[in-house]
Amino acid sequence: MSLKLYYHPLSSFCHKALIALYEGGIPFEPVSVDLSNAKSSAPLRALWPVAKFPVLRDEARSQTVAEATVIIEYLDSHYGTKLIPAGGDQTWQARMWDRFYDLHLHTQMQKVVGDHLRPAGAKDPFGVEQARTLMLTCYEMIEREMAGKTWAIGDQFGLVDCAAAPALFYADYALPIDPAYRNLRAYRDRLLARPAYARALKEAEPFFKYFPMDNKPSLEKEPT
Ligand SMILES: N[C@@H](CCC(=O)N[C@@H](CS)C(=O)NCC(=O)O)C(=O)O
Repeated sequence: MSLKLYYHPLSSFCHKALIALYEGGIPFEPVSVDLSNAKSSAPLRALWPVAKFPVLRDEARSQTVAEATVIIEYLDSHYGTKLIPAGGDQTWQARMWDRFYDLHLHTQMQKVVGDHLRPAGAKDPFGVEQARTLMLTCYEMIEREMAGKTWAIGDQFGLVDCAAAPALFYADYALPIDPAYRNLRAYRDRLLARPAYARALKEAEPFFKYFPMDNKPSLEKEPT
């Protein structure tokens, strides 16, 4: 098979790339990587030594593609997905909101969750508080931004929705989203019900027990 995705089923940034692959119905070989195991992670480290996933390897085109956003751009360019608006203001708007979700929500959510993996004495309560404050600002922005909208940019599901889905899925466990954020909660529900993401979440479900917070993700708690 031409495409191999180096990933882990629980990883939020990997979900972003998986959604794009599933949206496009693109055949690929999933290569699950355990970063804590040298043997399991050696092929990923050989391709992309910083060893952050997802990483897509395209044997047919001899290309290694890292970074979830770039993987989605690559799939649009070479595998026929249509997730990035082509032309006009929607192109930069998609780019801007994709950065918003990755940098200001997703990365802050990871900071909150990741602190639970730090050993006692090496925790960062100040950094976690800053992350939670920024997440709350994001919730307020998304609540305003999604008023009257189904998907983030225009009428079509696209790049920004791929970015928003895992960020908002896990964010609700890291910093519960108040039901008063009705537009935000409804958008999150739509993202979770999207078949491409519902499939990735179902595949992640057996690994939810490894989520490092007491408040474990559960599809049973989620609307179907
Ligand atoms: N900017 C990267 C972030 C990727 C990333 O942070 N992936 C996490 C998993 S969700 C990872 O590889 N973590 C392993 C580590 O930090 O050691 C992207 O958008 O793909």
